Amino acid sequence: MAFFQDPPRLGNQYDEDPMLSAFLARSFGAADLAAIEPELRELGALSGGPLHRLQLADLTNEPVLTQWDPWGNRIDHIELTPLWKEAAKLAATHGLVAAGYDAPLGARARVQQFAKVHVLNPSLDVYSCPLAMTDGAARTLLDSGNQALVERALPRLLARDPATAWTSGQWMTERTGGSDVGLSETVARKDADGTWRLYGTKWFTSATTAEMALTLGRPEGNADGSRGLALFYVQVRGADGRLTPGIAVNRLKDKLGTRKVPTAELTLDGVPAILVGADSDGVRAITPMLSITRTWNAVCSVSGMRRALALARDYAGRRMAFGALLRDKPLHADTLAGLEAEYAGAFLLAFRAVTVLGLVERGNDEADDRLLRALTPIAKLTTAKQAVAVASEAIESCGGAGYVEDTGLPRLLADAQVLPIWEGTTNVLSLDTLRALGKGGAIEAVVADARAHLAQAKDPGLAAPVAAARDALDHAVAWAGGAMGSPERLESGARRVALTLGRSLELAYLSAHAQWCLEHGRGGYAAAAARRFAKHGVDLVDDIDRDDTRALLG
Ligand code: MFK
Repeated sequence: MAFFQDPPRLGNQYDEDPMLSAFLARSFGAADLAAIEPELRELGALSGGPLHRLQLADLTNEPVLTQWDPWGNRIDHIELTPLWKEAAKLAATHGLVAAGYDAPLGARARVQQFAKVHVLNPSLDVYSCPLAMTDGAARTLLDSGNQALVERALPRLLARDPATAWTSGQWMTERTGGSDVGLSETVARKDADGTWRLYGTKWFTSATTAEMALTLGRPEGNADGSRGLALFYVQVRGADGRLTPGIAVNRLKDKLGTRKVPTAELTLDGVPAILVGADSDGVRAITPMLSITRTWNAVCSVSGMRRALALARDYAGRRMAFGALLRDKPLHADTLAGLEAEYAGAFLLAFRAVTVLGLVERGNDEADDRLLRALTPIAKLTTAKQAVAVASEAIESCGGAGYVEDTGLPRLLADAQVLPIWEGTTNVLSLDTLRALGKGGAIEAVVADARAHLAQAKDPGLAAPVAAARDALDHAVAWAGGAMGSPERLESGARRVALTLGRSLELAYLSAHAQWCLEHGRGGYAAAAARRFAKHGVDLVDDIDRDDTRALLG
């Protein structure tokens, strides 16, 4: 009988995750975990079952833009995929945004919210994109103090009823680029009646089906650069779902991945807009949005890694080669174990950022503020790079099947590749990390957090990872301090410093978590991950000869 390979399958994505339940038990305690666990288990079954099957069945379907109706009216209708329509309902009813703002769990509301996101996200075809921006818009409006806009939008952004829930866009990127936002060309003009109107082109507006958006425009007469921009609220759609006049969808982007996300180019031609706060300093005003979406990015990076590993591990238990299952082959097992260690470290960095976000939102501890300001870019940039590396190895571990589109496996890599790009590239975020560390007390807050975690890891089996994390952290801090007087040296080494901080923090959090797991009967997975992670290289800081850089670039 001819041979047919069994495809990889998924079980309950909550129960099968080797990190999540132990982390939640540590964060919440047994009683509170028991209260939130049934919903996570329900989401885990959905994520590994019907949603994943729908994802595979709907692999080639993509959003479609129809610009004109049969009678010549401009409609710019975007038809979403069936899974995206289902995702919108699930996101609202399970409060994937709203749960972060729930009062009863206090600062831990963010942990519960992102635990749900972590379990469900890999089966939502990147519906995390509009959710991240919706969460960011809610935070930005709350921080702005604009009560009228808070009352208008917050009940919708945090709605648990799909019939009333809104999502929000974040329109920052123009043809001038997505990094140096201060170059934006959109002009804001005020009518005689005081209504602001926006004129310009938005070059990369993800999830264009949102009901509202936060965007930047330059009030006429304002200075060039980011200080001259102002933050505006745009009502993108009316109650009938139609686009507000003054917005035209020029086309959808043809992207490497995130193909279900209807990312568009827009022309704004006099669309009405509401000033959120001051008529300048818009980049500063939108930074709460950046911080929240970067946190989502970190969590979605680790949830993507989990999905890639779940499929690769299952496949290794079904695929025979050279007389044995792949999982019983020493080299294959060694490769997958290395990926698990990277996942474990990344998970704890992302969820440390989530935990501190919750503390900062509910409390007023200045040390937490400073820690969060540095932790957010570090977590985003470090986990995004790991997500791409893990996705690449995971599809390679499935051999040729991993490269064939209709297995669904290549999508893991194509969708991961956006994570180091959007919401700030690795280099932009490395510079942001340096900026954050340059503010008084931030370096001390990061070092104190790492040391406090390392001090918990007392088991002799954790001595090597503890030493590796401590040495790498000390080296990064000393190098950055020594390079302060030389802007070119500091900037050229910024990525190595930021990634070293990210990897040191991952190992510090992993060592502390491993100790807790050993003491609470949670097995040796985390301790093994810490030991293995330490061997992958933590300290990337080095002085690269800048003459070599010039010679290499000609
Ligand atoms: C799964 C997740 C899915 C997420 C989906 C979202 C899809 C959306 C797609 C996109 O929109 S992608 C485009 C995203 N673009 C970016 O993320 C922007 C990347 N560029 C940067 O982050 C630059 O660093 C930045 C634009 C902020 C630099 O601009 P400037 O004009 O040089 O800003 P400057 O002067 O450094 O900072 C202005 C103010 O903001 C300063 O405050 P002060 O006025 O009080 O001094 C800064 O301290 C503050 N600031 C800047 N970055 C900050 C910040 N504050 C807090 N956090 C930050 N990260």
